[in-house]
Amino acid sequence: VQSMVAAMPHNQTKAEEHGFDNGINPPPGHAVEPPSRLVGGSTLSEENSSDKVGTAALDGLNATTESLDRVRVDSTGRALTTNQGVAIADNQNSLKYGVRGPALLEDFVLREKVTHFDHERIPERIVHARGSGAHGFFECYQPLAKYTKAAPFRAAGKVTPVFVRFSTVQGERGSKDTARDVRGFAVKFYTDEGNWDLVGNNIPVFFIQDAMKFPDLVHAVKPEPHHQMPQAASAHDTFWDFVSLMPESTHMLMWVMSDRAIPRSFATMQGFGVHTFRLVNEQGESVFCKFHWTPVAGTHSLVWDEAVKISGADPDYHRRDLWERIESGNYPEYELGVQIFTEEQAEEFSFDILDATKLVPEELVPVMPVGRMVLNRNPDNFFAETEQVAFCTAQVIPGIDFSNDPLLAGRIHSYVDTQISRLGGPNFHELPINAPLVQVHNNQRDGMHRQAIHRGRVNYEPNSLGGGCPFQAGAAQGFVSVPARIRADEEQGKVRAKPEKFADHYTQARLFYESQTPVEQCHIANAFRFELSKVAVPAIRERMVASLRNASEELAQKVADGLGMNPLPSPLPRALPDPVTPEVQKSPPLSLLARPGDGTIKGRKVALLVAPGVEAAAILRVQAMLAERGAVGRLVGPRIGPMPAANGDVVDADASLENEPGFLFDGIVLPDGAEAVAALAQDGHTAESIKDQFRHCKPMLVLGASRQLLTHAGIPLAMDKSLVQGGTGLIVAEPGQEDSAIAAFIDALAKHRHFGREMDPPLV
Ligand code: HDD
Repeated sequence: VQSMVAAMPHNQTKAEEHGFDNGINPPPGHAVEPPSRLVGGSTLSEENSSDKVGTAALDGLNATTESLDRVRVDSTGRALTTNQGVAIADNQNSLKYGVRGPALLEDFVLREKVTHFDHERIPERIVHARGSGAHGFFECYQPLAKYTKAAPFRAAGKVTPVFVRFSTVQGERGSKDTARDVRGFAVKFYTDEGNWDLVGNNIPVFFIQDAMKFPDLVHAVKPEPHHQMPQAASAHDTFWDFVSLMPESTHMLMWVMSDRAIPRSFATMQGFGVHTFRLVNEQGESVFCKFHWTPVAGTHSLVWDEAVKISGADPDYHRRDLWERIESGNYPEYELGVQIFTEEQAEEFSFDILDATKLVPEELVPVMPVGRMVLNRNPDNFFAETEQVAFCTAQVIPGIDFSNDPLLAGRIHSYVDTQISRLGGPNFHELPINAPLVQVHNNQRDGMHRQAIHRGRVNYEPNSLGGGCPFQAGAAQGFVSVPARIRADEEQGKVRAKPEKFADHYTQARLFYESQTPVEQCHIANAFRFELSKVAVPAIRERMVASLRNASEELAQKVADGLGMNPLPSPLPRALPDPVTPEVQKSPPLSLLARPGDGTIKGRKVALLVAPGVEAAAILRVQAMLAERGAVGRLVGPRIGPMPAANGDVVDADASLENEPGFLFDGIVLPDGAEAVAALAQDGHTAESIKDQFRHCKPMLVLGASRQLLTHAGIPLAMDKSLVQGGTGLIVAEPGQEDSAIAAFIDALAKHRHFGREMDPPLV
């Protein structure tokens, strides 16, 4: 054998470059464990997941784990093979005639590898291309039998596995997470009676009332067709041209210009089914229903300047946050609530419940909590799960039904249709992530990529050769549409028209604006100012302000001031001349600040600045106290790596101000130690980080000598004093009072933002 090896061309096996005993590569089967920077992240989620470091999946609560087991691949201790399972001897060299000779066509190993690679991409989603997914479960609080027979709501404590995908709408698959945009909130319930997809958004209303306008809306908001700009942004002419000509968009625009469109985390935003659905009970009785997801962590958002900066430093900000929350055991959790109302009630409302640009105020119909959803497992493979998951609004189960919302009707068609081209054929339901946990039996056959092997010769119904199987389930078990009466006024017949109340475009836009706190109102005005200032054609800006005048004179004036528009244009003519008298004038739950959450700091990230000569004890104490509460404190230095502390110990910075700028953190701690403070003062990144924290109204803890860093960053001390006293989250520790200062900082972190400090334009 030895002589044969010697006779081979020099690098036949590339042992020198790829050898396992050269001290660089680990031997086969020995993975390098990634270091865990996450609190609580120490155990492997699943045995075969080499780069997941989070807590283990929970038995019984991750039913999708088992169903996906059959397709999971674990290459630990295995040799490379072709797709036909033939072991590959050499994965470095193509087959050639002599080492310097031509490559040979017969090289099936090379050709298979490159051919597969050539086809690795699939078309991205037409909208919602950028997204992140997670597995989890839904748990029912109480049986909801009075209203619905839907499987997930049958019994208290009943658990249904789910897969969730959050997304932005406008940007492409690789675009930034922190765009100003609507967020998709799509939930696939793998129920014991088939899959139910609740494909919602983080905003309860929509831009348009009829699916007929969806392609126009999407064309208008997407990058403009001639130059393909802008990416992941709505601040451009075609979008504002369209929406300013579609007054029905006004309500949605209020939401999209609010901080809802720049969430801090997927774990801190609400979700909504948007349309009116129906719940149906065993007796076939039905009620109308609106679905609401409310995050246990509260609703928290970014501020615009911060979102813009984050998009440069970490375009994966939300994806990373979701991944890290799950890996560290701070599972995102949401309560599902339903608003239930009857057809008779709906008829009395001042708005039409079939109009997706309207919401049902909670004062009119309260939200009843029915269960909770916990996201506790990251996908094993992004493509196989998050990219290939196919949500379809048509996928409902017995107990859930549609209303006649014309936007929903279009969606029931569109999603199945789009998957056929995106996923390459009609069998996308067989992809592991899409397959229901229950068995599928029908006479649909063949098509691209068919996986099921149907046995026997019967592929039709009725049949006697197969004993009549698969047979119709009948009304008792099967899905039966609600035999809803359509009050289609006989004399109307087939029409292309809208119900009358659809013509009221402004009442709820006003309701939303009036229900916001002054800070939120200011952010809405600023967002309109920003977006419209990017619009090049003055007539479009004017038309939009003219439309806003119908919703709120105050807002229109603020926006006009911001655009240097004087005088105001006349209000746009209204489709419905007589204003509607709404049931409620103000709905406090529409404010983000109305849902501060559970008051914890779980999942938050704090920068603990360090430099050589740092007084380590207090910093490490803050880090430990944060960890106890489920937050992550990262040691951030001018450079990464170990450095001497003032007491002779060594502290190890695992991030630098260069690779993790301050605005990526929810809070910042400035250390004590004269030498360290002097070093930090020498680095311009420090002052930038402090300014950003100040400007973005996030908590700061200032220990000992680092007080001077504030002055250095241009935060006047006189101001800082008033701000400290004003409880605005800027905490300067007095000597000997460090413990109470740390406690105050943690408290400030739980409050998230301290808008008392906000100024427009920013002073710092
Ligand atoms: Fe849609 C994707 C949400 C109106 C057509 N939509 C998509 C996704 C979400 C929504 C969350 C991403 C799902 C995922 O993560 O894979 N869409 C909404 C909401 C709407 C809405 C809440 C209004 C209430 N959509 C809407 C209309 C149409 C579509 C009116 C067409 C008539 N939506 C699509 C689509 C997409 C989609 C083209 C693109 C990729 C996909 O479906 O799977 O079919």
